[in-house]
Amino acid sequence: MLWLSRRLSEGIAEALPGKVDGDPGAWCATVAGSIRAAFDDEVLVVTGATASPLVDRASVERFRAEGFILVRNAFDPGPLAHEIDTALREGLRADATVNLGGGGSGFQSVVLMCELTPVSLSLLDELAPVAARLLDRGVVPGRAKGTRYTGDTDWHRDSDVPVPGMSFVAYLESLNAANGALRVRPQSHADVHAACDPLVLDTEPGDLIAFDDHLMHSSVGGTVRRQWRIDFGADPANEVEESLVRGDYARILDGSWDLGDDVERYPSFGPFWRTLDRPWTTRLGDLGVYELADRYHAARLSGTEAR
Ligand SMILES: O=C(O)CCC(=O)C(=O)O
Repeated sequence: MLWLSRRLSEGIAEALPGKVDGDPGAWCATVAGSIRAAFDDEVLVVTGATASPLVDRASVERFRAEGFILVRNAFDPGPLAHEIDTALREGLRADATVNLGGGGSGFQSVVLMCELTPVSLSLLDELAPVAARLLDRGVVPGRAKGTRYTGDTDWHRDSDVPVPGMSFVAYLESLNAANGALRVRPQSHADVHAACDPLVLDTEPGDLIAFDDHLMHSSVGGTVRRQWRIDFGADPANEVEESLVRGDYARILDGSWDLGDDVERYPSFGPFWRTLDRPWTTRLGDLGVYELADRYHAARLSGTEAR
């Protein structure tokens, strides 16, 4: 992925007269799919993906007001589906059972953030600046995961921690009200008692749902469905936030919670992740995430508790 400032895009416009009219959006369309205008007109993201804005200003405002947005046709689902299928086939131990989620559904998950999962990692890279724009904060990533869900998920929110956070989820099946599409209660991220009626988010493979971690959500009527997910939290800006964020990483890296995944093949924040030159690579180390991850892997491999 390559970042281009507006100034650079204008320079390219000069170098390619007739191809570019100075408007980044129009240029995106002209260069036939090699550029996607991202979240504002100061920055463009070169992705080799589709030529439409991923998140425009209106979507950012909607996300903040309603607690979610649905981005249609955001990425090519084929390679991600293949990567998730491989991980679910080869990244679960032979003794893995179906886990019971907090919302009541059954699930099996594999963490997708290593050298075996380039598609998941590149989506994470692409979505990090979008998350920062949606939250209006610098962000640090959680774990990218591929999950196979079965059954209904009761209403719940993913976080009660008073630090901004959000997730992107993508389902690899066509989902609607009858077969387990995600349901949300608009505005419940700001007020859990908000009286908004639930909304069903029908999705096709390639669509992305972005939702605030404090938003109430559920699903009904689903059979087997595959989900890719990445969480982003605010990069802590003070001691209180830092202690909450550290606590959140400790919660997700609790080695006593065995999901049946092969942590040697598909580690969390593992050796490959730490070699990547990303804005958050060092920051996660400073927040103690790699120490937690090492203890998590050691605990999982020895079958003992992390604490
Ligand atoms: O797909 C589902 O059933 C619900 C997923 C969910 O609750 C989540 O990703 O937080």
